[in-house]
Amino acid sequence: MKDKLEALKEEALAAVQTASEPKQLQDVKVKYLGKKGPITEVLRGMGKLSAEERPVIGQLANDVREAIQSAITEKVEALEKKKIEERLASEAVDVTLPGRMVQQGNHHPLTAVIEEIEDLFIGMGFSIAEGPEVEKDYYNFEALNLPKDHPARDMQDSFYITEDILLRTHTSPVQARTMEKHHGQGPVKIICPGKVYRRDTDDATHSHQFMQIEGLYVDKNVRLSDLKGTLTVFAKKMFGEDRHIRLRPSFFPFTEPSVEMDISCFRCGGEGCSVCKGTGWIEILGSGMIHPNVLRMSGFDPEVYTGFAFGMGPERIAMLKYGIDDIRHFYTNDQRFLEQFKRA
Ligand code: 2U9
Repeated sequence: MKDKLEALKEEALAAVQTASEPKQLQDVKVKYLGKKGPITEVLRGMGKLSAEERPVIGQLANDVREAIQSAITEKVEALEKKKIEERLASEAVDVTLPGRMVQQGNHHPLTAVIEEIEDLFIGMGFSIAEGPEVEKDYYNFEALNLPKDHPARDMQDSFYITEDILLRTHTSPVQARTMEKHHGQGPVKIICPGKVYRRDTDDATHSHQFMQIEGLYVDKNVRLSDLKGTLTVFAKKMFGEDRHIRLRPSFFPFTEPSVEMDISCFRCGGEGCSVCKGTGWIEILGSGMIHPNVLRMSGFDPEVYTGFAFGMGPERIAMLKYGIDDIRHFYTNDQRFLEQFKRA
């Protein structure tokens, strides 16, 4: 009996040794320590033993059972530890690997120029006004002194949606709407940045969709000298303190008188170069005193109120400022172009 128990112990411990899965250990446990296992059988047959043999064999059987049980427990723990170690090794992060560069975005050059212009005018007391890009013919043309058969409508070939609705050709309708909301009470001092649309064939200097910034100041006693002072500050802040400006007579249906503003060339200082095409001057915007008809249509009494207005193309300003030769660069989003305008 003793030998049998010793042999069972050796056999069970060998099975525990060779087990490589928890399931195999469970099988060993059932086989040797289970209710129908050989050790239980020995314990059950104890009654047949002599009084001297019984405690000895009983003790031995318990010792064998405990030895097998603790070998199983130890092996389960060892297998679990091994499994964790293997997982840690396979999932290890190599902290010495070089990192991946994160692509950093930046402002689009046109956005940067628009924000710079906005900040300049905000600094002079203007607020920003916005309005719809899909506009009524009335606000886009009629309220701006461009009646239905006016020839100047041809200058702004338009995308019509219906007979009365179109994609705005300038941001002037925002100004007409804002003035209307003031019910004839000044002051109104706003700039209107936004997208505009014209039926144009795209080339280096034309785009069917582009940006505009227009501005307007309506109050009692607003004069051409206020326009000149305001736009001189703008030109100097935008293109350098030593810039001179000159106003040339022009025509716009919504302003009277109308003027175009040139700045002295920021490249050659007025001597004449390729930027100013040898003239020493660069045209940057159009402006004028708001036409009495326009004031009247937007609810202001032209006998009491006067105002100046101006309009500029930020693409043109950005092209001049950064030496960009093609307006299409702003809209084709070539990474090589955009990356040149990273802010410090
Ligand atoms: C109202 C009254 C007057 C806005 C003006 C211009 C002159 C002008 C062009 C410059 C280049 C547009 O970007 S561009 O194509 N604009 O020359 N715009 S005065 O005058 C207004 C606007 C609204 C109610």
